[in-house]
Amino acid sequence: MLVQIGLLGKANVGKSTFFSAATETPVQIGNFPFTTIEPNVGVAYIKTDCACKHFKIDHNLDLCVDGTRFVPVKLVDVAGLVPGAHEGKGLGNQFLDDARQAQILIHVVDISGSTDLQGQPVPVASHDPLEDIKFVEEEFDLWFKHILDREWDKLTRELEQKAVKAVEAIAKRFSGLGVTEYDVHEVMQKLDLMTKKTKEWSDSDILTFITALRKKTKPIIIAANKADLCKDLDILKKITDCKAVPCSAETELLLRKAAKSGIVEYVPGSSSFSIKDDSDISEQQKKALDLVKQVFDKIETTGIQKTLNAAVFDALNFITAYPVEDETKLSNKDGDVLPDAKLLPKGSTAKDLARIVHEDIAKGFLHAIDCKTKQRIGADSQLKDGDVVKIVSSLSRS
Ligand SMILES: Nc1nc2c(ncn2[C@@H]2O[C@H](COP(=O)(O)OP(=O)(O)OP(=O)(O)O)[C@@H](O)[C@H]2O)c(=O)[nH]1
Ligand SMILES: [Mg+2]
Repeated sequence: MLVQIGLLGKANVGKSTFFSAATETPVQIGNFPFTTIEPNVGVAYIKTDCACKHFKIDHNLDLCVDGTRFVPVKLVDVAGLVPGAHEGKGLGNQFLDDARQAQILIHVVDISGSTDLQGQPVPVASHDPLEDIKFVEEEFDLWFKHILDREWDKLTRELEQKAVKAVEAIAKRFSGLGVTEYDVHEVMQKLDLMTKKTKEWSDSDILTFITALRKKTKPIIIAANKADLCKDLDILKKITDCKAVPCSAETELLLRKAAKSGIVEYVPGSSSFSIKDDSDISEQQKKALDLVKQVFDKIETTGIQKTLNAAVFDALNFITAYPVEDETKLSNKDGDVLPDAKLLPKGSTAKDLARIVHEDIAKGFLHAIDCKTKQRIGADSQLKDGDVVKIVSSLSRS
């Protein structure tokens, strides 16, 4: 299963442009609200150093370009959000339902302030993007709260009549969102709610609990999009609650298209591109590429790759590990060298990696081999970023 990233935000901010650029999938893009109604689902890539660098080996793999490894993640682009969505305004809760499975959310914000709260175009800098950040987070929290509110009386009765624990009863209500008992326990403990009976929780207890639970289980990072239109980026200094990356999704889309049609050479995430043959391009294309250079001067990279990487490595705190079947050749059975890179939470063990490879391999787990040190490691041994691991199991994948 791939790590799932959801794109969230008000209408007309560039979510689909971000999606299309990152996944190289053509989708509907338009300068009006609610261009997207049905969610778009595709594969994007996180960029990291490949383990081949450590071993100083060459391997022929599409996902490794000169030692830079591209690791697939699932990206979901959904309908825009308007204030009051949790009560059914705009397209209502549809977006939120589509974001259920996401482990992390990228909030795409029009940092240039050229769209109002409803997503209608307005002059640059005439709308305050900080308002969007506030309302989108509030909508998200209210949606979480709504899930609990509608079950609260039932939950309180259940706790009085049966021998269930509050942690268990609450986690059950959020299981569809990937929230675990461990998450609920941690948040309740932090807020000193473990000993307070749920029927005594005040409205503010519930809201504080919900906000903390949402932050823990659906972290958000900000793609400060349309940065190409901004006079300066001082506004980014005012975003202190979470990480914000200046972006120009439109520039990334243009570059990906130009690279695909052979006009330029461009590796996603880099701060430059090169034109393959100057004589081959039209005046119009030259002008467009000059504008791209101006964007690079302003924000260094288009920000798309940086945002995806920050989501996985900074906000989720994931690492990369490479399972192999042959610890000498570092290959699978077919001889492909370092064929697979897996993303998993920091602190994951050799057995966790086995579980990601296949449930049966984990069931029959005997030991593992750290291919960098050639040492035998146990099931509970914590992996480090870039580890290459052979798992020895009494069972093979069925
Ligand atoms: N200047 C500039 N315009 C952009 C950028 N990204 C997207 N746009 C434009 O913003 C408009 C909206 O883009 P979409 O990708 O359709 O926005 P969306 O958030 O998916 O919109 P909905 O699906 O309606 O919610 C289009 O006209 C895009 O060309 C950017 O980085 N810079
Ligand atoms: Mg869209």
